[in-house]
Amino acid sequence: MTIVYIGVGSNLCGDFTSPKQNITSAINALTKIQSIQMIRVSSFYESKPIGPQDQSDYINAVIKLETSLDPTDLLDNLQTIENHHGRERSQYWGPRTLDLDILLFGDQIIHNDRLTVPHTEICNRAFVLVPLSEIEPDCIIPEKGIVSSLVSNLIQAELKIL
Ligand code: ROI
Repeated sequence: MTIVYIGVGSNLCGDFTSPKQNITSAINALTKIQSIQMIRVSSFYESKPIGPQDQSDYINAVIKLETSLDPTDLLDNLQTIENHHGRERSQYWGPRTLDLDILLFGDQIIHNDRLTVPHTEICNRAFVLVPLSEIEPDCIIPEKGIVSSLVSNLIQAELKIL
């Protein structure tokens, strides 16, 4: 069994849904998978888009789960759930109904054509670090450090001491 953290994001409605409902529904879908045990879900956070600004604000959250799946099988499951929520991969960094990213997979470092874990942008994005720190402040990101320190670094990077 491996402890895994998943980043969840949405800024588009699907058919009859809102970004918040997309995230709640994705969490329910994950709970139904036999080989996945949900451990914790962070609060939902609203944030301005990183990347192109001509898109709606995002809702983000982070999930902690335990699984017997290997990284690729977990990724297949996540992509199936994204597709069921009307995910289209048309525009790079464009709006999306549902994004499910593997942030951390145990202490594994993975580089292949489908997966980079830890997620490349994990340390630069408040919408990932803040919810992750809420549910696991002592969590260690391989080669990067402890989540709570990474959050302080991110905040300090915005402020210049005079
Ligand atoms: N911006 C925010 N705030 N939240 C996201 O989940 C998110 N996801 C993305 C890009 C387009 C990079 N920007 C985002 O994929």
